[in-house]
Amino acid sequence: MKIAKSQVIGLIAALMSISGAALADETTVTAKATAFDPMVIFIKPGDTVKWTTMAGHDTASVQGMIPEGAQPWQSKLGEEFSVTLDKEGAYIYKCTPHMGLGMVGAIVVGEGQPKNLEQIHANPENKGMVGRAVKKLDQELKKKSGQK
Ligand SMILES: [Cu+2]
Repeated sequence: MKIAKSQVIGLIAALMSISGAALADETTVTAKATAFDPMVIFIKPGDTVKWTTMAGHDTASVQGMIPEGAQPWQSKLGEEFSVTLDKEGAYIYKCTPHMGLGMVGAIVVGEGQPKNLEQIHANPENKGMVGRAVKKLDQELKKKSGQK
């Protein structure tokens, strides 16, 4: 069987576009009792975060604790939710009904130290259960940089 060169090139182009799409990942965070699991996640720019088993929960970005220019989010209570994050940096989010019980999580987009980490530390909301999540974020960042 003879295959035209143009057909081969077309096939390669098709395969490359498939692998390109596969580069954007989806990471799932599960709401368990009154916690997000995992509490801290690391993703690439353009990846999607999906929250599941959200009965009785929501997810909302904490004001001033997401990178500059990033879009804040607020999901509907009890519903699964997805957000695609393009801006590099750290994002702190909470479950509105259970924030006081420590239901706060963090997302890091991109490699290295998040550019807005200082801003997060300096934020007046960096206390209580939000402060606990920020500490956990610091620990996970330290762990990650130690692995390299
Ligand atoms: Cu909750």
